[in-house]
Amino acid sequence: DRQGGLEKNDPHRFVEGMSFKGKLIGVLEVSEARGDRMCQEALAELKMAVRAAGEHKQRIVVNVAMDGIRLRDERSSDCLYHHPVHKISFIAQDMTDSRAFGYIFGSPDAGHKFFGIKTEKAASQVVIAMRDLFQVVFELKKKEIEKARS
Ligand code: I3P
Repeated sequence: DRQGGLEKNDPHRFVEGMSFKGKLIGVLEVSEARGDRMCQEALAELKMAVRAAGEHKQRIVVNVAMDGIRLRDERSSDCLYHHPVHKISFIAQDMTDSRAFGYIFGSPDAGHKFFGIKTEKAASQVVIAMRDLFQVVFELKKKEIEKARS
């Protein structure tokens, strides 16, 4: 499983990061850090709000990199949100829509927010990239701890 000649768990893959086109469905406060059902409900609620408002969703680029997830406005490239990896607690793919997913960002103190995203291509591509990134960050942390111990 190689991407751009790099092994999937090679940290270099995430130094510059990977970018995916999409649209921001919306942001919703949620009560828990984790939970697939809660995420499915949040996605449905956000999609309903978009429909009710009758407005176009904002076009964004999702950048998946070592220092976190950045959501940028597609046109201006302005960073709308920057979410460091260690504060992302859950990712869910939309069970009813192969082009949508969302994730939960936050902390017990600040609370948790769900970010719903519609992707240009299959949402699984972004979800897999994020899972790979989390694995890479986890492995690096583990190595740091082992190094500190020895
Ligand atoms: C559009 C259609 C697109 C959708 C777009 C809608 O409605 O549902 O699939 O883009 O959302 O406006 P219509 O067929 O009536 O033109 P996504 O699939 O990317 O959500 P948008 O207006 O929020 O971009």
